[in-house]
Amino acid sequence: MSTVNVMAREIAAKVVFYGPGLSGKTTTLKKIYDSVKPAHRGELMSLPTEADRTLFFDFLPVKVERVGEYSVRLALYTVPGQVFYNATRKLVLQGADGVVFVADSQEAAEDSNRESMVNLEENLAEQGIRIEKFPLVIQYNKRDLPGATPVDRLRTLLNARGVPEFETCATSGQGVLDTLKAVMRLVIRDLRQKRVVPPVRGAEEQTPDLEGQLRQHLPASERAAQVPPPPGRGAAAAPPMATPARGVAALKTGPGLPQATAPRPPAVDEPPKRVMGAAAALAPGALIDQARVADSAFAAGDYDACVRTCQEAVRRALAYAGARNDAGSQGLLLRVDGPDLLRLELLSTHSHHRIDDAAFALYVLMQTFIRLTAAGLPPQAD
Ligand SMILES: Nc1nc2c(ncn2[C@@H]2O[C@H](COP(=O)(O)OP(=O)(O)OP(=O)(O)O)[C@@H](O)[C@H]2O)c(=O)[nH]1
Ligand SMILES: [Mg+2]
Repeated sequence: MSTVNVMAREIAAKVVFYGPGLSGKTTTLKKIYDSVKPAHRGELMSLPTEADRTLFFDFLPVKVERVGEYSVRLALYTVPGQVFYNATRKLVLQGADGVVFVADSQEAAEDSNRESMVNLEENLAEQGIRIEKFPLVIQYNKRDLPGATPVDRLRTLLNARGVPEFETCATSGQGVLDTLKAVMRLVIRDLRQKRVVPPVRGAEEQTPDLEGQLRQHLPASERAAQVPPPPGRGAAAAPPMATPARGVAALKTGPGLPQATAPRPPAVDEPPKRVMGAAAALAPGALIDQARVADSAFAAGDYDACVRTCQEAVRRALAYAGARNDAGSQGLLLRVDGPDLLRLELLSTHSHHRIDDAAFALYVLMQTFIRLTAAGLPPQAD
């Protein structure tokens, strides 16, 4: 579902974290959220059940300013790993440009790892994608647990194709940014091979300082509290991250940070930071307020209002593809998935929406925003 806006020199790509239940997908996304500078990411949207299992998806937008001549917006999603959520997994996987497979290193998870990899292969195949040709990276997670299955064994079980692999501990953050960078590189290389993104002039693509761009600096006291990386291949991975202090002021005043700009005025002068929900983070300016209403309704548990607002916002967003066209043509022009639009409209036929109805509505709204941005709509003046 990658989209490239050549004029704005911007690539938007979708990366999905896949894997068996409880392997650490949501924890990985949370850790990316904590590790990446606030300027480079939006808010994390998580849709868990009471038992903290992912019900629909988690979502985090991340932006990298310079990758060659382009900036890259990544829409990171997790799927629910529990076996019976396969319909949701298929939906979230739709249009993915790359996948991070999060394997659970515990011995007891051997079968579920393998089954989940087969399930990924099948679900990709349904979309006409051969896994061998697809940007895929494997995270061997929970390396910190005693008795973790040796990596050689996991490799034999899951990585016969020899895709890039990383040892991670999502709870400490070790290795998660390396995995993210690796999948991003594979996605961009794939887009260049497919000529979706023009090939670079000159021999090799310049590797940007992704680390410097993305990583959130932590105060020294927090750095000292980090767990040392385990020996082996993971030693080359990113150092583990402790949970950083939230907010721009805390970030900029951490000790030992380079002062690139003049000292900031005291926090009291700063306007209160409005929290960006998942839809608002992707919304064009003219639709941001409506997106916020949808985000807030979801957060407040008002799923009827969330569905209604998403339906209205999707209609308004589609109208940018020609107000005189009908919704079907608008969807086609923007390449928004037709069955998803139909299903969203059909939600009007019942009242008392459930959390997964609202999550689906938000998902379609977010996809529509991504497609709009790719088409360079609405025009700048809007
Ligand atoms: N020790 C250890 N525990 C981890 C690690 N990563 C995740 N966990 C724990 O594993 C449990 C499940 O993690 P989640 O991130 O919710 O798993 P998930 O893959 O999103 O699970 P589903 O949403 O059900 O598919 C939580 O208790 C996490 O704290 C890790 O690297 N090491
Ligand atoms: Mg989860």
